[in-house]
Amino acid sequence: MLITTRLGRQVEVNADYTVDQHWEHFTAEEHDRWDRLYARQEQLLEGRACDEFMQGLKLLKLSDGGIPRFDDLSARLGKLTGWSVVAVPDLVPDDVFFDHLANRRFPAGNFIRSERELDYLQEPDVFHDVFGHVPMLANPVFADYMEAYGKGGQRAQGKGVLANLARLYWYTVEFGLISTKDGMRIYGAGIVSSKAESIYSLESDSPHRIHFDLKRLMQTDYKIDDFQQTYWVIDSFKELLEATYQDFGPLYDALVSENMKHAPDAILTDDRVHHEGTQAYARAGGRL
Ligand code: HBI
Ligand code: FE
Repeated sequence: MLITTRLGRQVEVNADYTVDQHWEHFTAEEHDRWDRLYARQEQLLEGRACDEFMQGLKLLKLSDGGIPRFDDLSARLGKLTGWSVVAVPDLVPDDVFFDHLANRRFPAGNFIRSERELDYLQEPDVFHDVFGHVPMLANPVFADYMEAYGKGGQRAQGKGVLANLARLYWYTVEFGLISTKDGMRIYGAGIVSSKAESIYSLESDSPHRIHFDLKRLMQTDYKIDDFQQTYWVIDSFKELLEATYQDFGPLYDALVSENMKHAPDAILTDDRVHHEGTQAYARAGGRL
């Protein structure tokens, strides 16, 4: 079918919004761009990303050179956790996205950022989606968490709590931190695929770092186009998975009846605060 994507492009797609990757369409320049982004992040993430992420990079051989072929990548990933990677033009509708995740398919953008957008772009390109998201899918516990998120999304539809669920994804899958015996580490895809935020999220005094609390973070607004004002910290991926293994029914009811929304920089009395940020970066106007 012919669709207009959320970013306004006309593309012919399958019923589930997937397209053929057409790996052969990527130019030498585009493969080189992947290699440069890869080398830069790999170096930066040593001692910053969690062991599970670094392990995933190695297991999936994402460093073989050039933009990965999704069929090879899916074959490796499939053996580890049963996940596969499918190509999509860019953002897909929420219900389609949830259906892919619930069936252990990760939809990855089938284009790479331009040279001009090397350091920052808002849409999910193949570097963000594959380098950022796919290594964690090689971890069995995280792989189950992502499937649970997809299923939770399907149940959330029509209950008016989609915004709350999107915040869970944002603050964990995209921007999550994990406290380890070696110190604070990154696991969020939005962070690991960004040079500047890989440093900022761990080393800046500005943002809050607060312990993961499912309902609390589902009630907390976020910025989509700048560094986060709060990062949520887990102790283990088991903690994350167990939080989502409960029946979401009562939680969804409470979210609807409380109808509460906290600011991105709020600190509440019950929060377990790892670091209270100065918020200096946001107060100075952020990315201006
Ligand atoms: N589509 N390709 C793609 N990637 C995403 O991360 C994505 C999406 N569609 C919807 C979406 N994310 C979120 O709005 C949901 O988590 C709610
Ligand atoms: Fe993402």
